[in-house]
Amino acid sequence: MSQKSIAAIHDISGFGRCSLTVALPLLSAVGIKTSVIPTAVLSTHTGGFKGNTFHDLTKDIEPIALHWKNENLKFDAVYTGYLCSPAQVNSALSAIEHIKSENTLIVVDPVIGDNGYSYSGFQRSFPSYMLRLCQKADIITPNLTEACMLAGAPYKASGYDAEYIEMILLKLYSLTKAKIVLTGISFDDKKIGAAIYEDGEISYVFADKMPKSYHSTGDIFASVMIGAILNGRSIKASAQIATNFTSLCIKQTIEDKTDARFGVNFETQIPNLIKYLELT
Ligand code: PXL
Repeated sequence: MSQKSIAAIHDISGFGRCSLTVALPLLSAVGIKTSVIPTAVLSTHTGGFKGNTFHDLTKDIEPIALHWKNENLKFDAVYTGYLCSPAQVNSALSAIEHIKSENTLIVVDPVIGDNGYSYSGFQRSFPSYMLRLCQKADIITPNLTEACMLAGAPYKASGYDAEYIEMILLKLYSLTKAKIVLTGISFDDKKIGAAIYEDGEISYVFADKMPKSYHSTGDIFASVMIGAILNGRSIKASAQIATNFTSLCIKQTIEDKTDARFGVNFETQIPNLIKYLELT
């Protein structure tokens, strides 16, 4: 199997383990040649630190993609994550058009919010722009908050059942026609995982639920899931690996007792990821 390549379109948050500082090491660790289009440079992510710097690179997104197109560079997948404005979503849409070829897998992690709220800085209309990007995707990886915002469905923090999850999956599928990996789904206090909608079928994957939640676990989940897909696993098998790995990283972080804003300790768990993917 020839080495797979991916173009990752995300910001660089200098401190806080999210977006490119998570995607790059995880994808590299599982053997994927990873190229990046940085969308912005921030001192930290926007989840809990005060007064972060923000250098907007919106104007660079399309020219980078055009340069790659002119160089005839090819990618097996394009993976978009946090985009900070409608203009960035539009630039990401153009970039995808420039760099995709016939078999390029488009994966969109529609980063908008968590726990029922938007991340700071997003306007109310932002989900409608993100929906347009999801409509270009083969696979989308929203959490429940994002899925509800995209589908215009009521958000339930807990106490929901499979019928509620399936209603959201069907709504979102009817709007996007994408395969959906809906993250952070939990029907009890022991297990947490993802609901998958693929080819008209719904299935679930779960791992141990940890008593604390941390910033940016969605970036870890999506990066690992794509890494597994590009290593030849099915979407469901990849979602299972991503769920197990994310749970393991959270467990380690709880043991480490670090500040929740600092993200999770995924670095020391990379050997386990390599074992999950049988890459040793
Ligand atoms: O983890 C998603 C993410 C990525 N990048 C930035 C963020 C967030 C979530 O808050 O603020 C800058």
